[in-house]
Amino acid sequence: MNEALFEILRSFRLDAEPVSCEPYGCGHINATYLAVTAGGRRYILQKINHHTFRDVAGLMENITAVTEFLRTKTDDPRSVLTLVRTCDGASYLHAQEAYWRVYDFVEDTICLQQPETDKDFYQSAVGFGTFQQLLTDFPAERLHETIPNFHNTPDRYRVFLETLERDPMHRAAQVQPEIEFALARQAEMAALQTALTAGELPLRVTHNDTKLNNVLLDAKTRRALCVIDLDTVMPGSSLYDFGDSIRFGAATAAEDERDLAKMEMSLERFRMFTRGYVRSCPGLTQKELELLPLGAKTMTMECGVRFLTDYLDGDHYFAIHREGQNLDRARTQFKLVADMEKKWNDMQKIVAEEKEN
Ligand code: ADP
Ligand code: GN1
Ligand code: MG
Repeated sequence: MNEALFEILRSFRLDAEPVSCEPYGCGHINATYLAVTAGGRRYILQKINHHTFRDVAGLMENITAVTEFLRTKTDDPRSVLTLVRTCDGASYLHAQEAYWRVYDFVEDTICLQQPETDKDFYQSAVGFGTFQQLLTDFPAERLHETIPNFHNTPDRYRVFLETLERDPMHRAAQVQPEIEFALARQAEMAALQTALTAGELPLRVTHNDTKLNNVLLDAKTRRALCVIDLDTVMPGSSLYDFGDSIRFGAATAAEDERDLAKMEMSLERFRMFTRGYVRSCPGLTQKELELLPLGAKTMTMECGVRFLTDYLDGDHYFAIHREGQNLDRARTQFKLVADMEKKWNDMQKIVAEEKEN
């Protein structure tokens, strides 16, 4: 396997011969490797999942355009991902029936799966909020929609209902409580999309996958340094980015935790993220601010519906490492939603307080 990966690596403009290449990180979609060369430099090699991302050329054009744009706004080379070109000067390689790209490894950084302190979570808000703010004047029409309807929650429900109807693995009967939980909230979960379509929410360039592990913190200062995982950068709503961050980073347990008693939405973390996001993205409209709690709830519910759909469908989309993992993931998301419902008044109060600061 390694020889095949070395062959791929040799097609890129690395500083020297690759000497090692090992699986790295814990994403659900792409395969990521850490490559080291004889010169001691480190690179990230990624095999792009082209079943998920059908238009790899368009996706790589997006990443090239966004990183070049961000580079004009900063003096710090570590704060923006740097693509390494192929020997032919292309941004990616099509070889061995797959698509590959290489980035410079951003050294001296920390990538957290869960915040260790509230300050870490505050910093991730600064990272994604700044990203949003810097892209305000990016020409959005230049971006390809890498996954159409990615955060269109009503469309995610449509696919869920279709899958439920087919029930290809005969799993629906065992998950009736989860199905009912999702269906009971279907109408409410359409509100963001309705507001966006009606023009009540501005269409922005958004990241769309703002998990904590998609922002690198500087190891020395522990401040937000570099936003990564740009595959899903597309036109969207700031509430997608805010909401997905809360879903993942304000959760008190891992996305696939089986002991649901451990899973809650921390109000303190919710406050920290709201503070960082509102401060670093001052252009948010009143309507956006007002809907921040609904953004958190909708993104969490949507992700739960996606996990449940994939479980019913036979786990084709999200990589699993054990039986039932996608069901466990759906359950944690629904537990989070239930907890947000309990804490709804506090969430609204926190937003009202933080937007004044
Ligand atoms: P996925 O879509 O599978 O989540 P990511 O692009 O987020 O893939 O990469 C997976 C992991 O690899 C990240 O969580 C991070 O730890 C690490 N990583 C990715 N790119 C870089 C980079 N340029 N420098 C350092 N670490 C990186
Ligand atoms: C996937 O690639 P990764 O692991 O960062 C998914 C997100 C989900 C997330 C759930 C392209 O993100 O939408 O929220 O898993 N990315 C794609 O952990 O579908
Ligand atoms: Mg990632």
